[in-house]
Amino acid sequence: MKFKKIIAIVSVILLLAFIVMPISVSAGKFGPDMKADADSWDRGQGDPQNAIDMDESTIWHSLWDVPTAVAAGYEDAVSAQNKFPQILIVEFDGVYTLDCIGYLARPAAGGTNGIVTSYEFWATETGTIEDLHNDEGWTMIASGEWKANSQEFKDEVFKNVEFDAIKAKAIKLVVVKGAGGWASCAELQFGFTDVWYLPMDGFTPKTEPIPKPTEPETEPPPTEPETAAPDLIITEEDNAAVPTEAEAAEIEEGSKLNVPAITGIAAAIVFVGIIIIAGARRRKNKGAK
Ligand SMILES: [Ca+2]
Repeated sequence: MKFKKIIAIVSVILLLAFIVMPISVSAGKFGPDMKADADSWDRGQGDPQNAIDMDESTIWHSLWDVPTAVAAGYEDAVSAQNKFPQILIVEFDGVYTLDCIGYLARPAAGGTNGIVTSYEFWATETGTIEDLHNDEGWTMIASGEWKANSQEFKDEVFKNVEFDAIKAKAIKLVVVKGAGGWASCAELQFGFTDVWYLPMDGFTPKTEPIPKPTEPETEPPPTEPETAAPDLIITEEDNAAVPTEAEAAEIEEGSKLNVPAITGIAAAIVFVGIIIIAGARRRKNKGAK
């Protein structure tokens, strides 16, 4: 019973450890690690993380499905639903230099709602993803207007904003206006100049990206040198103990002869035993008569 209890406790501990184990994102797969947030996002398919997942088919979208958001505990859903500006914020895993940002609109097949038509980009070296509504330490690095889903910027083509190189730990996209009264973004790309990254197709940065460093070739572990067999030194005593070829042949011949000899002796003993037992029985039978 005690053993069963221990097994049960250990099982529960292992299960809990598995459940709370943080899910790690593959580091450096496309460049620096990033995380994103927004002051409003739709609970269905509008997660802010979709704007930095290197997938042009997934989007960040400002909140529009209020009942679902309220059910999910979003108390300010109604007021957040249809307001401007909408803010998307991205934090890097360090401070990097960049001179360009690319904005990819949602795929045309999904409609034009939220495609950004008026924007500002802000940067900070000291701020974090927590600064959605805090501008202290932040500087506006660019602003302008785009056409919504024009033929010039169709689907897979990033709209670029270029500026003099700045250092940044985090970036804000402030959507001043978006199509239909919403905000959306399929992907943001950052033109880093001091760290390698792999740009998505359709993003042409101002500065050629630093190529991904090649993995250093791992040399195979050194093999153990083969230990040479020690020279065989034969002393006179050893020499005497080693039989000559003739002696060896004689020993081998002898060992062959021994087998039938032993067999013969054993057979003789059995035969004599049978004779003795038979004689004893015969005498016993005569006495009985
Ligand atoms: Ca995406």
